[in-house]
Amino acid sequence: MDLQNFGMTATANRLDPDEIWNIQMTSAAHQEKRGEIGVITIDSPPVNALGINVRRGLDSAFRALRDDPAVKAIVLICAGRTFFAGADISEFGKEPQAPLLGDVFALIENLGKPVIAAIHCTALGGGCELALVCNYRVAVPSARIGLPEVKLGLLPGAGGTQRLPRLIGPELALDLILFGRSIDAAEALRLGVIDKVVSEGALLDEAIAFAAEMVAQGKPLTRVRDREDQIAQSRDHPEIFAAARARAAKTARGFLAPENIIKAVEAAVSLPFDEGMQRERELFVELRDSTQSAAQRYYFFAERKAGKVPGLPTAPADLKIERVGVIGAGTMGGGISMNFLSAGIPVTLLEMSQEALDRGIGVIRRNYENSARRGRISDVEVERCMDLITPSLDMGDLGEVDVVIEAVFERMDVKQDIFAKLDKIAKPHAILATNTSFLNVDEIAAATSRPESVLGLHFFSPANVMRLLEVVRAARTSESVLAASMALSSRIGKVAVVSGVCDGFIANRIMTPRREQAEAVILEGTTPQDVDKALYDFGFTMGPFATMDLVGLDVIDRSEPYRTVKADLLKAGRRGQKSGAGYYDYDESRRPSPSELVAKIIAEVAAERGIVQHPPLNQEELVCRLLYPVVNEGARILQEGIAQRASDIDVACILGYGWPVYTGGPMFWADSIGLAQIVTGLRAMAERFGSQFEPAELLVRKSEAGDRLTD
Ligand code: 3H9
Repeated sequence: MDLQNFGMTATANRLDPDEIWNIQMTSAAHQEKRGEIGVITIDSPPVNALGINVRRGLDSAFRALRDDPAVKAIVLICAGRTFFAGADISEFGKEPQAPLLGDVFALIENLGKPVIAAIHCTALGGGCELALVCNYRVAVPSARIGLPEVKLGLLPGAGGTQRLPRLIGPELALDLILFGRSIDAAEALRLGVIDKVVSEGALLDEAIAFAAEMVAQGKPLTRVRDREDQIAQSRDHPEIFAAARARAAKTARGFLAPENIIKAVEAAVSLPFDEGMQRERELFVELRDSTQSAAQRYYFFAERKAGKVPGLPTAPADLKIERVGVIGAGTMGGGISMNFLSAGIPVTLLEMSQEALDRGIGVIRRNYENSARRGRISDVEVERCMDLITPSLDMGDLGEVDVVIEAVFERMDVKQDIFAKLDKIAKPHAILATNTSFLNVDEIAAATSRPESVLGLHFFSPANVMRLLEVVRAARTSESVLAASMALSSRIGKVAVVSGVCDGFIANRIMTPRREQAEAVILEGTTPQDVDKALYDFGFTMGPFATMDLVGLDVIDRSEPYRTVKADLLKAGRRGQKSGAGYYDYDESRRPSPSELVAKIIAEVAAERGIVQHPPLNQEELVCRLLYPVVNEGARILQEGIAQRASDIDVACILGYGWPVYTGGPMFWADSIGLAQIVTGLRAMAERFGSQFEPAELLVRKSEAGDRLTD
């Protein structure tokens, strides 16, 4: 039990052993008496989730202390890194086991003795709801409290939607629950969510003192469920809920949970407590049993699994990373540098000319200053980050760094030249990384005498914002270099996905068929706007044509041996939004509208290439045509061993391409609709359009066996 954090060990050492009365020890709950105050400590690593063991522990500990007449009040505290992180997410979808959370909460709320929740680190989801059934809450300044269930496609289903509005009013409660926003102890105190902020490192002692004070003052047993003041003021104010719906429609398009959350909070305002709880339960169960929530829960674990490489040793000490070198101060190199600067890691930034260097550093400074203007960081932090940059025009300076990341333009000869030079300059144990998005990392490594030190670190643009990092393990990359790179990626807050070497690695490779099919169907008679709408309705932020217009047609470096719509658009000066026209026409506010000229170009290209015209495809047909080949490519990536697991592919697509998380990513989505349907669809396309649609062997095998791609 790690109790040091909140001063338990020291206090326990001062106690007379007779005073510490262990009524019972379960695997998760420990209880003792400190004079008149009972203390229940839950210790269930890693995050004290409210799984069956914890529920049993709580149930028996509370019953025992309730029945002990010498105990006048009870402090509930957690050992380890955090207060309860919520219900055990892995239990959803399984047969529920008694005691249920609701039973335990009812026991605590009706105990007849004051119960004080003592919060450190985070009280999230069911953990926050448990704190709300206690009579009082105290927390250390660093604690955070929130109801993030919406991120799992759920709503707080253990009274959170009924009790939080009673404490802080429905408007604020909606703000927290709809967006899964957590608040710190100071804000929680100001809003009335907690009763006292106690000293860091002395949580237990001060919680016990608080409990003793409540007993001494003979305070009545207040229960959040009995509070009426906050919700009474909000009755007959339907505009609160209309505003929440409008906000949710804008920020959470396609997600089911927000509407159920709003309905549950409406119930808190309009119904008596017990009926509100009943309504919350119905709305919770509806979400819990939805495919969306199953997908989002799957994604929660997928993201955490991605960083794990079975059998990989921990990073060795001689690969300690204290300084990073970045070659290239362009958009990519600058964004990459910011990740390290923000994490407090010094960066040597190398360019070929003073002008390029100054420009790159200027952009980094502007980005930080913009963040400061928006209140995300302080002016002091801006300067702290900027002070960590060492600008350089001399490659020899990279001899001082522990990792070099090359971010120059995509040409094999240029990259090989750089790596050959690095080989001579870099420290013996330095990691040599390339940010290439499609070149062969083995060939780059071959330019050095130490291919074991070389790997790909593929950042996504904007590199300081996008959370995905593909860690490309080349044929000879050593395990220790891979381990150190994975550790580094979590230090800078990235979600690392390991990829083998192939054209486009995981994310770009798997999404290529979507673009190819989009380009194909517009030549067969479906409009770009229909394609974009189908994918927008599926849940992508933008369709492929709107995306190309945003990125700029001229920066998409691809030439084909035949006449293409894109090449014709470029010839006509239509480079995308920045030139006022691309696949769409744009007005001054960059609002798109369909273009007659584009329709004419498409018709000409189709005629010249002899492409047969068909009636426009509908939404469902477009989803099959554009996304089944993506699933197929994912299956190939998996069968070739490029990805470690199907869920890594989903993480790469969700974080790298904005694939809607509520479908779980292409692999989980394929499992949800059934692999047999995907295989049938692909075979039909193969018959019509050619063998590139033939289903991958893995897909056929899993489909025939009735298996899934994901675990
Ligand atoms: C809920 O409460 C529903 C109720 O309203 C109603 C019920 C009727 N369950 O994130 P980390 C695992 S829904 C099971 O890497 P950190 C996690 O998978 C819940 N497992 O640590 C990982 O396992 P592994 C609402 C969980 O320090 C390990 O713990 N609550 C849970 O970066 C460490 O996790 C939430 O949504 C869980 N609830 O962050 C909060 N939570 O080691 C979810 C974590 O095998 N949790 N694990 O990879 C979090 O946001 C973060 O874990 C937390 C710690 C901030 C707590």
